[in-house]
Amino acid sequence: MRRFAIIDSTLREGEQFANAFFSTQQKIRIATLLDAFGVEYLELTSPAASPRSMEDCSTIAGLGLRAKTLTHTRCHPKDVELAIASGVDGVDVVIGTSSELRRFSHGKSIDEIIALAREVIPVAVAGGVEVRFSTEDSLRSELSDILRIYEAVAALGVHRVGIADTIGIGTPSRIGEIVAAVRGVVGPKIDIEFHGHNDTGCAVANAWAAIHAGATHVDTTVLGIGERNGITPLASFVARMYVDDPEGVKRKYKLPLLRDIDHTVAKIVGVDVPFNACVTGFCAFTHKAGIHAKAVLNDPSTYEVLAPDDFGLSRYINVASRLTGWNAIQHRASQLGLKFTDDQARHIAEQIKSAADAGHMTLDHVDAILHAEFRRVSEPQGLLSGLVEGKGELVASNGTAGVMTGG
Ligand code: HCA
Ligand code: CU
Repeated sequence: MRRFAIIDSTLREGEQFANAFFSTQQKIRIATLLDAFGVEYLELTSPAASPRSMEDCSTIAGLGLRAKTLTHTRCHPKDVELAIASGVDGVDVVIGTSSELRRFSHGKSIDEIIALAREVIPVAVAGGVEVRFSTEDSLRSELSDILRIYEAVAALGVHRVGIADTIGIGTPSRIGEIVAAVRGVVGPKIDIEFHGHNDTGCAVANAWAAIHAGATHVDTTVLGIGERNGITPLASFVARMYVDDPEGVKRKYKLPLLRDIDHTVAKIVGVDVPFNACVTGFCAFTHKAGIHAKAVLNDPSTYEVLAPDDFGLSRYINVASRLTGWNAIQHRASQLGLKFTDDQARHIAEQIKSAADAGHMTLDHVDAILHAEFRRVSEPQGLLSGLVEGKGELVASNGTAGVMTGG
């Protein structure tokens, strides 16, 4: 697996999410959970933002977490001094480099940006903290401009340079080209970070492409929360990297904590975990169509690229629908301890399909049909003794009619 580290920015970029107003206690809770999960870095809101932000930086930096703490700062000596005073392990310096931001934000030329970096970076280096320098709106900046900046800051002793897709305009191939070009000017020793917004839904793919092109660090937030519709979501990025190397990712991170992390932050910011969230969406491991269910029951790898067990989760076979099939029904029957021949199961599946066509079905309806059919087929022969104790019965925690299967 390629070497990579996660910089989780839920407590910085995530604080820029429309619904986020974290209290100190909530920040501590989020930081502690992310640390237990194993993210390598936590990025915190700049101490220059407000007095409480300054206190919170010191509090989190003082928790003694394994994750390193970083704070975001403008390219300004005073901001960097405040950051160092807060006790964090590193500063993430950023300045806009696209013509849009240069014209409408700070009004500086590329030469002026480099001159400012020469003033600011030595302050951070002298403070003994890890230093990153990033170019906001990198994707709309002239590549030659940002390469000139990266070359200059590399010579000033930064540990990491950042590429920021601030408006979510990047594509994986373009990100790959930029990362490779940046690697060309900063050499092999300096780390490269990618920060990608999700305006066009490419944030995870772009982060993955950045790593594959030689970036070493990816910014994420829990659920992807951030400005507008946010950045690369932590769980999605981890899922993507897991596919490259399940064992490596399992060693690096406590995957079963993802569910708690997503639900905790969702609750704090007053949203639901999106139904289509990778790993933690309520139906991420629910199989419904009969064709899928049959194959998954034979071998889960047929329709699963993520093994739910590795994430401390279970798969569900949704049997209460017109799309179900007799294999899934047979499986449900066996969980209830009811035995049917394949022909009987086919007949029951037809019954369930008609009932589902006629109206909303639930797992309870399915079970009632199975029990009634079992009585019908067994009673004449006096086979009720064939009924064994039910096991494994479960309605998905999300309330969908489903059946949990082992591993
Ligand atoms: C911001 C902009 C930023 C910075 C990213 C970075 C972006 O909100 O301050 O520091 O690399 O998207 O450009 O989040
Ligand atoms: Cu951002």
